[in-house]
Amino acid sequence: MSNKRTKGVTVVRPIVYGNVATLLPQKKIPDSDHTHKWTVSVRGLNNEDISFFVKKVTFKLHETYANPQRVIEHPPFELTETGWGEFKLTMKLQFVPESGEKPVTLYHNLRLHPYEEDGSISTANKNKPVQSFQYDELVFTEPTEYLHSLFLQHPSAGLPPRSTPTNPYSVQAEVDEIRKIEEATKKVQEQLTIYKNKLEKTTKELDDVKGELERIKK
Ligand code: SLL
Repeated sequence: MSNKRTKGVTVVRPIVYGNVATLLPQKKIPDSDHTHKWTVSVRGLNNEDISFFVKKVTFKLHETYANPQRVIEHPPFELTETGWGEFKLTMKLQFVPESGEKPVTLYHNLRLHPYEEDGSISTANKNKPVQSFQYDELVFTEPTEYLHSLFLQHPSAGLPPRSTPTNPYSVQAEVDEIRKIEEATKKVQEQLTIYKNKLEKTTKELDDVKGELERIKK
């Protein structure tokens, strides 16, 4: 199998990444200010295997952690820790060396607290596990023949038509999301038109007053 690129071929692989977090029972860790236990992970959609093309994942934690670079070389590509605060972490995906692909870095805001819609921390739900996950797609443009044949040997089911309780990501969810964005864009456009008209009217009024003032001065 060669390192030649497959002209005109694009392979898309769905992934899901993010974290779960639970509140630690108080005094669980003596002499520690840690309040939460969390697990951050990168997986295939519906737990499809990604280890045939992902060689390792490096999670880079906040510098308050000892050895903040954590390398996970086997699936599941996940890391469990305890801590007291939220921070932005990076996950560097390195692909099997024969693939000739450069690493890909993903960003995730580690979430420990349940938030209300207005951004305040919800006290009512504070004992419930918190989840914060994101769907994304890795796109391989003109992969090597080697990588292409790996993908052919491990087909992905792709996005299912509809969401289920265990998998919120689907073609339907994508369509709904696009519609929401379109509706929001339309609303913003409408507001913009209203404000533009108001501005025009006020500018005209201002000009009238200025004209009046000039007349009185003369
Ligand atoms: C904050 N900007 O101030 C954030 C930083 C860092 C969280 C949060 C360390 C645990 C340990 C830990 O939880 N760091 O020391 O082992 O909220």
